Amino acid sequence: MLVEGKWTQDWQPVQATDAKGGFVRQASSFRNWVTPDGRAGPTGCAGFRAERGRYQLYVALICPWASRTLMARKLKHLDVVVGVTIVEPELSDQGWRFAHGDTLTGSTYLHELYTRADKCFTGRATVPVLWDKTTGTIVNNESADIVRMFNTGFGALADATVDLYPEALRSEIDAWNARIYPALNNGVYRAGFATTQLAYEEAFRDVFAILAVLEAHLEQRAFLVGDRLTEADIRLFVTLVRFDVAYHGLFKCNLKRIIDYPALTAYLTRMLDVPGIRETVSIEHIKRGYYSIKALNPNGIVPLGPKWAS
Ligand SMILES: N[C@@H](CCC(=O)N[C@@H](CS)C(=O)NCC(=O)O)C(=O)O
Repeated sequence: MLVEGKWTQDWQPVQATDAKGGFVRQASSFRNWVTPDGRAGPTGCAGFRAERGRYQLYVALICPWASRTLMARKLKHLDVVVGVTIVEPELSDQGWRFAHGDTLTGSTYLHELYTRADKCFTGRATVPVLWDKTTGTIVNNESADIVRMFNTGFGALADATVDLYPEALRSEIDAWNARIYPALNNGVYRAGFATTQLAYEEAFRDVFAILAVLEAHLEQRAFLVGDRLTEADIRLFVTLVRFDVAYHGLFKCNLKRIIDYPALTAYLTRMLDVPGIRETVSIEHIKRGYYSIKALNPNGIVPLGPKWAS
């Protein structure tokens, strides 16, 4: 991580833990918003007007949070408006790395973007990052914000016929988000990075309890909320698509696989068939990336299965 703008070599993806050995995710630190006229958004400063070609999204294809933003960008048809840079899947000893350097900023590692934005930055250099080429700074590094920004912040530059957070469905979407994030999206990480048996078992139970709820819910419906794809589906999908490939083995979430749940499997296939979504998923990056986490897999051996992903 960076400490007052300097890279510290003790980099480990195993993050802070609480008193019970539970995994604690770092809060995001750049929270500005792109808006149609450049006015300030719900948090942060003004000055980030929606413009074609002005912003670049930095992602890792292994990362579920970054993948949310990639999905929103595709679904809102922002591909020609916001460029994308993909980091290498394996974690280097200086965090995320660009395979051939980043031509836009002249960086080798993602952490250099953080120090360009704030030369005294302290914290982890996480993806996603929404970068402003005009001012050479980070607009925002919180995927939940970036998904909302792509939904409404780009005004007429985005596809207005797609609404990932419709007014009428907001409370239902918020309610699912509030359940799915701790129990599932972050639940698998809490299981995988737990440092005590108790913390692991708590997380494990949360994961399979919410999967049972979701299986029952999706038996009768195509999408989580209403009759269309919303932000809640994006958040669920990114974890489901990684589950059998990475979380079942590496994160010890091995009570069942997604393929053992008929409704969740049908849902996953339905989501993958939505135009634009499949191209945001790289099973190869997911496998190589997760299994390169040395703290969990010291020899870096990448499993060959499951059958559908080999
Ligand atoms: N709050 C962030 C979390 C992002 C996050 O945790 N990204 C991970 C990859 S999945 C990361 O970049 N980790 C690098 C590190 O912790 O040093 C978001 O949702 O945007």
